[in-house]
Amino acid sequence: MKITGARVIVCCPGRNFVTLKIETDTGLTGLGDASLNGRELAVASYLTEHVLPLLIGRDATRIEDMWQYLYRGAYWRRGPVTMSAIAAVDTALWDLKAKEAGMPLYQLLGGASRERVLVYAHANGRDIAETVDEVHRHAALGYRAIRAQSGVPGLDKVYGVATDGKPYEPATKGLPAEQDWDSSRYLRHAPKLFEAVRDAVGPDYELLHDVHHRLTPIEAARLGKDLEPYRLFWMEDPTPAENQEAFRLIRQHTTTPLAVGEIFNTVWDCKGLIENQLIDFIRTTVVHAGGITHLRRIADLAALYQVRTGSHGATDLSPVCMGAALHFDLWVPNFGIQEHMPHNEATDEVFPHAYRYEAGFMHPGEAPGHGVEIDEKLAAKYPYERAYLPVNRLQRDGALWDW
Ligand code: CS2
Ligand code: MG
Repeated sequence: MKITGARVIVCCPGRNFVTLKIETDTGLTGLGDASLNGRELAVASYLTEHVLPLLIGRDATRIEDMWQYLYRGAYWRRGPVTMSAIAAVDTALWDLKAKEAGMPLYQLLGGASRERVLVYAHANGRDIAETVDEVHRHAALGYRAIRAQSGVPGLDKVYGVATDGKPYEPATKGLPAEQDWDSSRYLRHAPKLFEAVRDAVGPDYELLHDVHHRLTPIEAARLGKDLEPYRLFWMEDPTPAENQEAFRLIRQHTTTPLAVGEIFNTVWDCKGLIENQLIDFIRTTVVHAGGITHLRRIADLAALYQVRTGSHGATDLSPVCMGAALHFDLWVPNFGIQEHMPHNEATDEVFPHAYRYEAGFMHPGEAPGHGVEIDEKLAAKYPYERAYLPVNRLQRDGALWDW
């Protein structure tokens, strides 16, 4: 199966997505997600200017050789832009290989290790009461695992909380929004949130929380201890993870399970965290960690240390990524949980897909490949609109902080 054509499709059905479409001499096409929130055109350009010319005429069935060629052949390794571009090619080639074999991608990976994929929903509110209502609403939708995020008294806008009644979408058009932050206010508030949520839903629901990189290690240790009575499924991104060793301090003080990795792009970002069992879940994704090929390597290393997968699945990862992720999740033996933020209607129309949600679980479907397509005519109706993720500044002195 020879690659005869490849093109990048950028569209914005409510938010920006970058999709790679690869055509072959068999008539089969494959899709890969290359969306990188706030830096979409960097990946589109990396693909269009530096990768696509290399693909034409190559054998689409040689997935591993292509991965090695794009990773080692670039000389400049790693990083979110490079690895999202490689991921898009890799995902499209896996899609093609499964379509050529006439089977759903999970079968090609080794078959199903489970009947369905446990997912978690996002419940957020401006205050504790609103957040508890949202938790109840998502429980009524059938979710068994729910992430809770709320506004913090004294802070204007906080990560994870939707504004003006729309579904939560962190990227905003125009220049980056500036949000304010105060860790002391947050550390006093978060345990109260989970006391109320756990009291409201009882012991049978898995509760999750995303700290979103904002605490120092000792502050994260404090929060982990304070949340222990509420038995969280995980506390995510407790502190910036460039220094993997920082997690040892958190680990020494708390049994609250730790999850990290949505912004990691290769196994090297998490090797120390996994080998030293400093985390419980690895959040790496198909789109940002080099595709199916590399994500399997990360999951296999994690399995040696009883670390489970918990792939990121926010709305800024396209349905192509969600489809591929669900095939991966159905196969991967050390599966933990999959994030599920439903896309808006326009996005679902641009990206018809076989995956489905039912009573707290998802399934990728039985369509050949990853089961996601793109309606290019409809995509063209939603041109790219530059948008940025917010930045954070400390409320007390205006210093730039982690968002
Ligand atoms: C968050 C994301 O879903 C999550 O766990 O960390 O909402 C994240 O803020 C966005 O994906 C960034 O683009
Ligand atoms: Mg997160």
